[in-house]
Amino acid sequence: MAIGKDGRNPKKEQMDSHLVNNNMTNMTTNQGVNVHNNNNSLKAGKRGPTLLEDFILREKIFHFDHERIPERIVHARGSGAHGVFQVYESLEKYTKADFLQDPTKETPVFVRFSTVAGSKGSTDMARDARGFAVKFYTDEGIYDLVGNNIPVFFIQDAMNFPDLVHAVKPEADNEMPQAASAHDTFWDFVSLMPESAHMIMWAMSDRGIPKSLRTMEGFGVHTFRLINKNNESHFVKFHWKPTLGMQSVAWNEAQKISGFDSDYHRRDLWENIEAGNFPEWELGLQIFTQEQADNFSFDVLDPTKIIPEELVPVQLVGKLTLNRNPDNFFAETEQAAFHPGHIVPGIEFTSDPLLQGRLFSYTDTQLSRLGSTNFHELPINRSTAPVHNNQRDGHMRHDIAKGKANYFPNTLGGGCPFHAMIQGKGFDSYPEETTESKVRGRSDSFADHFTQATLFYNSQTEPEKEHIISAFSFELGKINSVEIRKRYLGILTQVDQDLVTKVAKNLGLEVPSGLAEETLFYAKQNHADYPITPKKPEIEKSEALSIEHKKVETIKTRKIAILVADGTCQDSLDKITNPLEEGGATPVLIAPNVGSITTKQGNVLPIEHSFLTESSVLYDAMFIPSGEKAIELLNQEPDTFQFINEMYRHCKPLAFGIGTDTILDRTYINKQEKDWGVVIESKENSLDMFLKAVARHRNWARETSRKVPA
Ligand code: HDD
Repeated sequence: MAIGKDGRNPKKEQMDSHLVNNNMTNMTTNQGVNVHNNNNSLKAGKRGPTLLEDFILREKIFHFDHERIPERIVHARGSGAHGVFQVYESLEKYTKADFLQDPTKETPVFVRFSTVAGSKGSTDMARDARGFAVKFYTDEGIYDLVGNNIPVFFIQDAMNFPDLVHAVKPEADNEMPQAASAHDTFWDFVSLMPESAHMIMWAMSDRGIPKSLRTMEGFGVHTFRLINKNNESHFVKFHWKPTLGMQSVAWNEAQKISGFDSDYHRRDLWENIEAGNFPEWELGLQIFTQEQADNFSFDVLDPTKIIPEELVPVQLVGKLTLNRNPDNFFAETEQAAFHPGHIVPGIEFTSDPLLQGRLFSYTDTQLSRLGSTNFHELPINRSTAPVHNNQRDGHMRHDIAKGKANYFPNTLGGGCPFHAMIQGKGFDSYPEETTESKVRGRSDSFADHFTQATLFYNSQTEPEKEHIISAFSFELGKINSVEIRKRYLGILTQVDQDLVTKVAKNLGLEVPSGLAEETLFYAKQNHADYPITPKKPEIEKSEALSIEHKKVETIKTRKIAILVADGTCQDSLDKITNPLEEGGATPVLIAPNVGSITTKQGNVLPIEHSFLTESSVLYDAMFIPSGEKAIELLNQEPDTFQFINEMYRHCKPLAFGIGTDTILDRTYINKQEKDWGVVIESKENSLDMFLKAVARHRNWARETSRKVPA
């Protein structure tokens, strides 16, 4: 059933059987009746009233009126793609999950990425966590790994989820702001919920503004269990590591991208898959025992905690490749229904109270979204493993169940469908012991809210720390209530002294002495002795938490703007664009207007992009080739300087061909300053320097050494 050696993909075949192709067909009604005039309604005379009997008009308008379904209550804005997953070596030592056994087997997958807070049409570039939901169509049924690009969560118990979401969504009275956490209700809530401090650090870091969906990590967040054939359990944390490494953008850039292309992430994913640059992630596992878990300074059931990679290394066990765009956004991406409760034998839950609450929420929400308990029959959600049971009927049932016996046990249906256990197969829950009394409360092992927030901050490079300080200053600066600002500074006093001092300064406030009374009041409702003395952490710093430390230097799939005009020198252009293309980057010509340019050598080059349609924020680097006339023309364009200065401000690589000094001298760039990201063509090795700079990408030092307006 998984993708065979013959290349057959059972999920694709299943979906293809639902494809509708209108090529060379007549138009019909939904009842299959041919329509000969789709422009005019049926009237009593050409200027007379429309007739109610016009079933063609009625059907068309009726269907249109109901085209929309409710958007997801969270993660409404999303983009999806099909692909495959393949394990490197059998994981039978840890799990009996069939799709993790055979390295020659490819399992079809569908992945949906999302922002959390914004509506369906909101910008991709909001500061937010990103959803990373993977549906594996395994031979043993559907397995969904419904994670985020941040390995921890805001809250510890599902009981708080509706409150968290109400607080972060646009405010209740005026429905503002859209897709943004920088408003009073969000910071009011998190300032009273110190357990959110760790996740807030991640969200305020560069992880909250990924460059693309292809360059972010993914995490299953909770601790899960792997169960092997002997019914032995190991704990596991799931990771997705992008093979291109992590990349993010600058906040000023993110805000501008939202204006220039609010579909920035969606477009990037789509275009790269169309171009054959298939996004890839390696599946990483942190596998550990009960004994290890018992000895950590934190509780592995607490979803606000990571397990530092220094304590349990991440083993890379397989690869996910996205290689096909959906045929239809609504049918596939919008109707995809994920659920952390969709598991297969060999993978199980733990008692993480956030996970336990999720197990109810996801099937339930599909009812209001997709309208029927039969959502599993939609092509994108259908299992490729056969489905047989006595669940019947309901809205929009597609399957036609044969026979009389729709109950179990039965003899009239020959006892079918059988219990899979009789055949030694089937899902059997791991017999975890539960002996404690019922209690509506929280374990004190969940009460250390700040040690890992501090660990995260300590693990960042200096520029990354500066970005966090700016993000807090922006978000808290946008809210109206000074009380809430002060209360949040109280939380930051527990994370890092330098951080709180700098944020307080930016807000024009004093650093408070500690947590605010209101914060303590609510925290004490969960932990009477709050704040507790935390256990000594195992480590003070973890390089894996910093994007800069873990970045992969590559020019693959980078987009380079080449500023050209009539008279651009073809040789100078080719000298840069050819090696860029050979390295897997995409050079894009941008001129004062679209149409074409004629190079110095007389070649006519088509131009699809102009300063009017493009912006520097949509590119990773830029180059201006030589050519006297072109330089003169570009010098007359104010947008040339906006483009260069903005590129420079966002710390990206810039290269200048011979003779471009008249342009360079009018920018904020100082030619005398040492900057590996500014390459002026003069030396033999200029090309190599530029390629290297594109691979290294951001020279964040500019943010402190040479601040420029743009
Ligand atoms: Fe959730 C959607 C990830 C906590 C309730 N969640 C949703 C999606 C992702 C996550 C990626 C989008 C799936 C898609 O693309 O369709 N959610 C998480 C993670 C969490 C988390 C990583 C914490 C570790 N979620 C969480 C809690 C609850 C929910 C605690 C409720 C108790 N989540 C939902 C939901 C959604 C959802 C309301 C909205 C749409 C959907 O389920 O299908 O049920």
